[in-house]
Amino acid sequence: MSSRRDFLRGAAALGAGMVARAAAAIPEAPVRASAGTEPPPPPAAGRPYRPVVTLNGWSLPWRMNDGWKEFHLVAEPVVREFAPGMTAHLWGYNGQSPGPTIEAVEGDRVRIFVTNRLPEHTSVHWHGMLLPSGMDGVGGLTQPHVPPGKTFVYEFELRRPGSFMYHPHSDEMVQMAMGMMGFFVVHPRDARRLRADRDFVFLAAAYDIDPGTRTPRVSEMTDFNMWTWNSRVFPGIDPLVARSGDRVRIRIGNLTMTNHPIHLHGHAFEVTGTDGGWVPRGARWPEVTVDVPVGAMRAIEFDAVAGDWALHCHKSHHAMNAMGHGVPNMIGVPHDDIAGRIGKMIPGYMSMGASGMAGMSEMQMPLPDNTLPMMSGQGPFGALEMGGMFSVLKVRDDVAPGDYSDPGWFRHPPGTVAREWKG
Ligand SMILES: [Cu+2]
Repeated sequence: MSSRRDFLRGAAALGAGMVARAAAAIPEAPVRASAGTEPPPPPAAGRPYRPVVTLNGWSLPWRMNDGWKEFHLVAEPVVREFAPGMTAHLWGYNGQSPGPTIEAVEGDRVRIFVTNRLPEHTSVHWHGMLLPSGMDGVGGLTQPHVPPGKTFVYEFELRRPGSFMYHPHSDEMVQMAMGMMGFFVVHPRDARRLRADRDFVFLAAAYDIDPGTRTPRVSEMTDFNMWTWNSRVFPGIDPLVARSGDRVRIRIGNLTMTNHPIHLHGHAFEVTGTDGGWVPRGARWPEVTVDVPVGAMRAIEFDAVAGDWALHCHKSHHAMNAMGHGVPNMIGVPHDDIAGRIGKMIPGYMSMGASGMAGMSEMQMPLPDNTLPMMSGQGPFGALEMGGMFSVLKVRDDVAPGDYSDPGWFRHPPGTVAREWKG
């Protein structure tokens, strides 16, 4: 969890007197570059709601102006740390990729200013939103593209609660591959409906960044090497913290080029929502893995059970960081003797894999600049051997409401941990 000082500075600048004087001008565009999860700020004005928690991200402040909820997004180049040891040069909004989460309430009229500080034109499409055609953000089709240096304004009424996304519909292949995307949550007008004690959101994005470089290769179609949640990879993804018995909702959006079967350990959850809306209670179905298709969102809900529970994409290559492809499978092939001989010809040659690759996570191999080990992370019982789309749901009995700070590792009740059998 990072400090809220930046947010408070932004809030102070939007004090009541300022708003009155600046009513006709564009609202300030807050910027946040820290990689920590911001604790959700309470709704400052307008209708009340239970805010969501954006993993390793934050929600965009707004101001009320004559009945309109006004937001300001700035499309711009950003620097995003994927995990300590690797930063990427991306495009995003307000200092970060993904951009800040927009939160508002069913029935709100929103006015969203979009300033383009990119070197090329852009637009913003409000994915899943029911709105006038001319507000849909498809450059060339429903509006002119937004040229560099210009600000456009979108105005629409939020007609239904749900989980939506925003992303460019201009030079889309490049701009989405560069990290331009964000979440848009519309809370129900009746705050008692669709209630969850904890409500997490994240977007899946994939990047192809060669080791030693920092900018994604935007023409890649299939062979991505960084599988991210909110442009972070394990061990850089914050845990999802909850209290035992909490009703927990996780909203997962997918703006990569492939599907992600997201698997949660220790719980059977219900799929309660898509970007098309909320699933009626009697039509919800139980799962332990939910497949999130390309360009879609799924919301899942469950009652939290104490423990440390893995949450990850079940495509095992997606729970890894950059790896070399085309590595021959040497399992069962003793080759230590050959390795010695090859080593004489090729200095630095390393032989591995005769009994699997688990040794890799403990081995401190020299890495090129600005990349991450294929599998990493330390747990209470040793190496976790994970990367990419992996995090931990940490459920404890003694978490205070609104506390999202990392509680450390789970203390298992005596006799409840798998152990060596000694007869
Ligand atoms: Cu995946």
